[in-house]
Amino acid sequence: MTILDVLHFPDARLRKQAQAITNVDDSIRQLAKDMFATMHAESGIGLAATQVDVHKQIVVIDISAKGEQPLTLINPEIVEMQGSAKNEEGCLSVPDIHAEVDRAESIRVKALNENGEAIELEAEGLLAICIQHELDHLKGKLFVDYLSPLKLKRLRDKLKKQKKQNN
Ligand code: GNR
Ligand code: NI
Repeated sequence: MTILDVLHFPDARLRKQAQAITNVDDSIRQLAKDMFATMHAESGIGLAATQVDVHKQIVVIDISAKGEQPLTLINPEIVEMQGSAKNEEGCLSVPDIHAEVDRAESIRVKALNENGEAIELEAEGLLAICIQHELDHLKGKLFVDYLSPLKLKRLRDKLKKQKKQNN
């Protein structure tokens, strides 16, 4: 098991589009294992391959954050969305920043699981939010892209400040 490095905003590699996975083989299952280990090491509830500089369509999720509800989604697609709700989000690629984002309240998702089997699931609440957040990563999108220009400026100022302190 390997803990992978997580890319941080504004790294340009976070903007790459992930490619569909054509063959769910042992190397993909190993990647999923390493992604779960990385996510748990960083106390996250989800992780997209994009964040560990692998540009393939795979995300891992565990909203229990304790390994109780592991979910691997390969080539995921949202096929239905309903309602909308504002929620506070954070991201392992944008440390210490939280902001409210509007998302669909409930979704239907099609994907492959770690055995390459087609699955379909319905999600609401935190799971629905997390899935939408992870699928955005695969498209090179970050939650900070939804911020107002003023909030984005505040974020950039905060990052500049952090950078100064670290130098
Ligand atoms: O750990 C995470 N928590 C979280 C909280 C609210 C909305 C989305 C998330 S996902 C985030 C982990 C992460 O960055 N996944 O890409
Ligand atoms: Ni994220």
